[in-house]
Amino acid sequence: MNNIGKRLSITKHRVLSKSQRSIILEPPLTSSYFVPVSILSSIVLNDSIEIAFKPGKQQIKILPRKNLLSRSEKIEKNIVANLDHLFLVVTNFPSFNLMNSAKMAIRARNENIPFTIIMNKVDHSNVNESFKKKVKALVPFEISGETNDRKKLKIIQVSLHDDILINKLSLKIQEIALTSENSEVSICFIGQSGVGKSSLINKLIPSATQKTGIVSTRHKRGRHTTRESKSFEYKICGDDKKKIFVMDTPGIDSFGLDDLKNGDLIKYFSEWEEINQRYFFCKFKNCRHDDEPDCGIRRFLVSLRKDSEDFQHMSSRLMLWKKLMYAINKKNVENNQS
Ligand SMILES: Nc1nc2c(ncn2[C@@H]2O[C@H](COP(=O)(O)OP(=O)(O)O)[C@@H](O)[C@H]2O)c(=O)[nH]1
Ligand SMILES: [Mg+2]
Ligand SMILES: [Zn+2]
Repeated sequence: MNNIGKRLSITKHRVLSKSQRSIILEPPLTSSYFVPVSILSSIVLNDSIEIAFKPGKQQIKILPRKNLLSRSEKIEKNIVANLDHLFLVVTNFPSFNLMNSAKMAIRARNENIPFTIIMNKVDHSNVNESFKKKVKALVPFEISGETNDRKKLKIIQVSLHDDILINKLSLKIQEIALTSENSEVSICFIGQSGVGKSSLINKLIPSATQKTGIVSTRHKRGRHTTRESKSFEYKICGDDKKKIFVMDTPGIDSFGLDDLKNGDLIKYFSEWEEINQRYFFCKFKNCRHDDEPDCGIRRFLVSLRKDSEDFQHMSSRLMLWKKLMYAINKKNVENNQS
């Protein structure tokens, strides 16, 4: 080693696990290193960090993040950073919460994280057609260009007890990895507790041995068994050059978006703009597509065949949009009053 090497060494690591008190890094540190509490609290799962060892002094730095998924309820809580893809896991046991799931999807959209809905527990009797229709509202309406098959791929039906479906999930992960430009690909599972995130990860990566919980029938909620966020390497790609990291997170029962704004909604409901451009204009510039006269979105809706899947999908998107708008406006009124 030359003189410079002796004086200063810089190593780069990925954060594989993060709890309140500690982090696990990859590659692991060769010497013991104490992360100052002030920095530890700002580190997020899957962060890239750089540690500089200088004689008598060590410095740790969080490298710029390409995206950051967080929830905001009174205070902002960061969940995970630098994602290439997000799996939003939903099921109807515990019961499905459309608003909460939509908030996760909005956050992902706003951070430019592509997401896929993983509909888990399709073996369960609660997972019926009416639930499946509701879930579809999470996926933006594709005006054209995409075939039906592609559209369906944005929702993947899975069951822990069905190897064929598990294999489909595994193929989806491979597809994400192989189509990514990056040599290291990060995929995170999020969703309320009890939907089966940890079980799915254990199934895909048996060495993960994440604790799983029982969903209590009374509350139809999972017990919080996964307290820390963790990342596991998924070795499936024949292509050795690709490294896949799959992440488990604690259940998020209330995603809360205290800072949700109209602008966030507009990005998530990008199909409105497309419909306006291609088919029908709304008379008013800031149309809420609610009860205004000459609304292009409502005209597009009535132009669809009432018994078609497109009509059903568009209606459920419009309904979700209105609910979210209502929630934002209600919050604004409350804020103005206080
Ligand atoms: N019937 C059924 N149960 C499942 C499935 N996946 C997970 N579970 C059960 O759901 C419960 C909660 O799973 P867990 O992985 O802890 O959920 P998490 O909180 O999202 O990590 C466990 O009892 C699992 O056995 C599935 O596909 N079908
Ligand atoms: Mg779990
Ligand atoms: Zn309109």
